[in-house]
This record gives sequence, C-alpha cells and structure tokens, in this order.
Amino acid sequence: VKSLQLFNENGEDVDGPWFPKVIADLDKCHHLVTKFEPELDADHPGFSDKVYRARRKKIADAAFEYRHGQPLPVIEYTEEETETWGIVYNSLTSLYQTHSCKEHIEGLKLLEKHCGYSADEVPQLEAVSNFLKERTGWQLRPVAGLVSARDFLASLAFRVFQCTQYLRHGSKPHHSPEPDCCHELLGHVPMLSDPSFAQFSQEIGLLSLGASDEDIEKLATCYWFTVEFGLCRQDNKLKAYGAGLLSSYGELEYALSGKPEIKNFEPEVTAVEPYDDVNYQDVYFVSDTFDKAKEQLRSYASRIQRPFEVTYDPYTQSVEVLDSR
Ligand code: TIH
Ligand code: FE2
Repeated sequence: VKSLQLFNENGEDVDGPWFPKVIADLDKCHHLVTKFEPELDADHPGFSDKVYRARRKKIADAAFEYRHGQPLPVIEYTEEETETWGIVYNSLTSLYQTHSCKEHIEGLKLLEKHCGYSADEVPQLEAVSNFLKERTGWQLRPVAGLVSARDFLASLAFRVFQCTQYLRHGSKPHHSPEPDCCHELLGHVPMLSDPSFAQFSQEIGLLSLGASDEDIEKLATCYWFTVEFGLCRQDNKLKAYGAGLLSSYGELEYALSGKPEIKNFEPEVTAVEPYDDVNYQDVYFVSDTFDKAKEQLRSYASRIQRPFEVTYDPYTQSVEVLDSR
C-alpha cells in the first residue's frame, strides 16, 4: 500500500472525481440543486410570496459567504417565522412519544435541557453545533439550499452537517418538499447526538469520497431511505429515525399508519429503489439497529470499486488516502 498521487503536476485530477481531503475543503462543497426553490418552482408554497422570497435570499446569502472556522450566522427570526416554528414544534412533539425511536426522544430531551429547545424560539445553529461537538464530535455549517448528493455526502465524512437556516412557508407547516431549519433541528440534530447513529452517518460519507457518479447515486439512495426516511423496530414496534419523517407531522403519521409498504433494509435492494422527493414515500425500509445497518452498508460498499481506501483522522480532521491497486 502506498500513498496515492491524486493530482498531476498541473493540479488536475488524474484519479477520478475530486473530493475534499481536509475539513476546510468543504468550503468548495456546497453546490446547490435548484429543484424546489421558491423563485423557480410554481408549485412552491412561497412562489407568489414576495416577502418570503426576499427573506430566503437574505438567509441564503449569509450561507454563501460562510467559510469554515467562522462563527455560524445568527439569524434574527421574525414573529411570523417563530410562529411557524412553534406550530411545527408543538405538533411534532405530540407525536414523538408514540412514533419516534428512543435515540431521537433522548436527543431531543438533551437539546431542551442544554440548548433551550422550545416552541417559543428557533434555536441558533452556533449553540446547537457546540452542543453536538461535545456529544458526538459533529458540527454544523450553514447552507443556502438543497446541496448536491456528492457534496452533501462528502461533508458527512468530516462529521459536518450542512444545515439550512430558513423556515418552510407558514401555509404548509406539516410537510415541506425541501429541507428547512425545522427539518434540520428537529429531524437531524437529535439523531446526530446519538453516538451509534453519528458513526453510521459518517460512514456513509466516507464511502462516498471519490466514488463514481453511479455509486454516489446508490449511496445517496441508501442515505435517503435510512438517514432521511428510515424506520427501526424497538420493543416490537415500528418507530421512525429518519429525519424527513421526524420533521413532517403529515408523513410521520402516514409512515406508521400501516398503509405504506415496509421492507427490510438491504443495501443491494434499497440502493436501486426509486424514491419520491416531492410527496410521501411509497415504501419505507426498516433496520434493527444502526450498528447493524452500518455493517450492512460497509459490506455492500466493499463491492463498490474504488482504486483507494480512505481513513479519517479526527486529530487533523482530514482523510488519508491509500492506494489499494
Ligand atoms: N419532507 C421533510 C419535511 O417536511 O420536514 C423535509 C425533507 C426531507 C428530505 C428531503 S426534504
Ligand atoms: Fe435532511
């Protein structure tokens, strides 16, 4: 095994797609997918709301200017935004006891205790990021909207979670086709405070570095059906651990209603399942434990061809790349 020369003398990539090697490289990993932007999508609930669109742009600009190491932008949320947050918070927390996994319930309890999570105020990313750093070594960075799968997965390798800071449109509090800060703060953050889930998420990220477009698509689909829409079995009952469920009152109810199809998580099958990124999912995948899902993914990914191996060094927050040809 020798160290791999990933660039030629002109700095060009010679060994496949570029990927970040150190945490500061994530400044180059925020390419957006402009699918559900209120500016461009006539079906977006904010499409004909000028005030909402201007607000979105202002919050997006702060994210575009952000560089690794800076303090996270502080957003002063308006009364209307705070009200939307409160509606989402109260409706969701009324479902969690029966619908969410114990790791999520535990995480949210800690956030209420240490980060001032409540229905009255939208938490600021800086405080939440500092909390996660102490719990599981994860941190947050702001992002303007929906990031490309390659960039998003790459940040996970460094235990960095890219978070939006705007709120969903107040007219549709119970489901949003795009991520917003309710989704990040109520769906993802409590899960990332669990050590086993934290490791599972980083693992998907590491497996994605330098992968082909086709393999990124497969990993992104596994990510979608686990981290975003995953179910698990606890005390013989189905519970949600996917953040897309934990932040949508409508879909959380639906997923556990007995109506949709439920299949066991099997990376080979899950990776090629078509998914719906606008409406509720047709099918959900269930895993016993995060540790088991992690092992399954690892063995699945060992069959994905990459001419090198990557390992993460937490002391330098960088990845080491080893030629395995
Ligand atoms: N549908 C989720 C919600 O309403 O909070 C948001 C998203 C999850 C995954 C993609 S968009
Ligand atoms: Fe998400």
